[in-house]
Amino acid sequence: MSNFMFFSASVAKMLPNDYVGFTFFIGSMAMMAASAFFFLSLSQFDKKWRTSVLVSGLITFIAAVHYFYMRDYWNAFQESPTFFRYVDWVLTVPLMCLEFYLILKVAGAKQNLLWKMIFLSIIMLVTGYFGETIFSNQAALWGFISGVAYFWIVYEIWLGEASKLAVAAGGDVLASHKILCWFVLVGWAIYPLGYMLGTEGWYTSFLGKGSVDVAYNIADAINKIGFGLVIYNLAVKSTSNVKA
Ligand SMILES: *C/C=C(C)/C=C/C=C(C)/C=C/C1=C(C)CCCC1(C)C
Repeated sequence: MSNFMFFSASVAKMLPNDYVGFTFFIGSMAMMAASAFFFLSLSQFDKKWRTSVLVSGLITFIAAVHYFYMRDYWNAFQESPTFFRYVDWVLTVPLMCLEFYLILKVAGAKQNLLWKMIFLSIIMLVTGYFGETIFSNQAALWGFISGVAYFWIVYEIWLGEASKLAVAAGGDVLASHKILCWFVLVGWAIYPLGYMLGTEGWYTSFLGKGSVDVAYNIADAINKIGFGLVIYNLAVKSTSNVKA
């Protein structure tokens, strides 16, 4: 009897210089850990803050599920999982808009503010998806339209209705709102940069080409987990009997 051994590799070997694969790996773990952290902390907060912290956990949990899939997809095909990337965003970015609304409710935020922000975020993402996929020969144009929606959101939270509500709320809500505003202005700006590294446009001549996925993975970790921690921190400060 011969001693043949049959290996059927169900897992692809990840090379040490595969930064995309590596950041997908770290990303899925970080999103999962963050979700456990937010979910398990829930019971210590006052009722009115639980929804906000629950949404933080849902954002990282939805991302975790997508990251597990995207990590495997990348390992199998060495190709960007663009479609599921955008499915993830279309679910999680509106939930981030919801976070703004939830913390501003104390100052009387109306639902139309929430719907306006969700609408703008969907426009931003759908046009970005067009530019990366079906209309990639006009990526700069679609990226520009997406950018307009993005800056509209930035305007809304920094100077528009949302900012006025934050000032009216004052205290810890105002402070947290300000930090979230910085996340949107600086943390979210990594996405258009990633987009420009991955598509052809006037910017390609000086930016060159790079890995879209590494940029998106780093941005997701910063923004989704960071956002959640700001909300968590606000809930800790606003709940009388919790020690941070
Ligand atoms: C958790 C996921 C988040 C916070 C995703 C945010 C995505 C963006 C802010 C994407 C913005 C884009 C532009 C402003 C222009 C180019 C196309 C996009 C969609 C990458």
